[in-house]
Amino acid sequence: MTWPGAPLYPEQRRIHRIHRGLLTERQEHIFTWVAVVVVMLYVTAWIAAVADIYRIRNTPTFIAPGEHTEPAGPPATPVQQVTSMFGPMTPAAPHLLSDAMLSFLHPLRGESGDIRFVSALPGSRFVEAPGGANVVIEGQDATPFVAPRQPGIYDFAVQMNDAQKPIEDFAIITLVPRSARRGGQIGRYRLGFWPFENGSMPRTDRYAPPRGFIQVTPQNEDFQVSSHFRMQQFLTKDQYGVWPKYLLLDPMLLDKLELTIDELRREGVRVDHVHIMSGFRTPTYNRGGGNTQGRANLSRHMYGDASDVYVDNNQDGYPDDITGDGRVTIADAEKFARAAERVENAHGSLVGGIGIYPACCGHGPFTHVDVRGFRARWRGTGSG
Ligand SMILES: [Ca+2]
Ligand SMILES: [Ca+2]
Repeated sequence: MTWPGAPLYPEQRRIHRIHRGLLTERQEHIFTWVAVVVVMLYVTAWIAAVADIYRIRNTPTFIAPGEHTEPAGPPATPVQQVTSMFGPMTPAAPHLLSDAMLSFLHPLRGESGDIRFVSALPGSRFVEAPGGANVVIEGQDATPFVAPRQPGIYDFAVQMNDAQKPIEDFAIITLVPRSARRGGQIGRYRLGFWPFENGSMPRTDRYAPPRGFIQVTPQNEDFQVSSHFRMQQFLTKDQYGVWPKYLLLDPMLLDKLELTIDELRREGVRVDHVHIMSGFRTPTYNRGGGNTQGRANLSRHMYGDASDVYVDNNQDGYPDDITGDGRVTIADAEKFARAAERVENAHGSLVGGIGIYPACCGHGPFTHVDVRGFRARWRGTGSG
């Protein structure tokens, strides 16, 4: 807006009026009213902008993949143990962190949105966070997203400026470094040795020896690692009386399994529970006696990114009929494999192995699923 002959700012105008006499009284009145109107318009626009910001902040603008239509998973049981809990007694933060401000955490929940942990070595960073953001674990100093020193499973809150928000259904797991292993064991738990530990080069870094392990105790073994799976399901099936146990579990495997469950449900298959016949296998177990069919020297089971699975809603330890023909046959394993295939087609980062196994040797038909980083398909005959 221009005002011929009249400077824009009242301070300058007064000087002009008094000392130079450029304005008549009438011009001054008009100028004053115009100034009042301009100021009122400015204030109104400013209030509207502030209201807009609050409205946007209170609108959930980010919906993690899979969170919108997915039926809720089984409720967490009271036995789920984590080191610290932010309960309803946590004092209200002076300001709220919006979902959008916490979006840097969303990739950690995977393509499915169902992953509930991230793991890291003690004192190492587990996510790239915006500047000024810190992680707060009860009883510890705030850190720039660094895993606590002691191995364990930790609930946490995110702190930004003077605002703080507890993160629900998601934990940091501090690993036990591989260097804690002595003679192939940590404590009394036997692990053995991984291929390429002698320094030779693996074909891809997914075959590099593990950097650390999740420590599993009777208190934390039921920790919900994703919407449909608990930590203990993936343990090597040996050394039942030895605690703590040690585990490798790749969140990408969980992501692929959760998305496969979504696929089956989309087809109308009821999936309440998926049985993990075999998840992580220590090198010692993988090499071990008995039936070693399918236990390749470079089995992905040793890396915590492979699983032999079937739908087992009635949890009787035997596969359910998911094809609806009233029988449990290899067709049920094939149906699971086709769902996993569609997941790979839609999510290239989760590419890996899909194997189909018939009933044999005291077990029912099952499907092997892994995320080895390249495509592999096979039909097995043995124990996977
Ligand atoms: Ca069953
Ligand atoms: Ca069937």
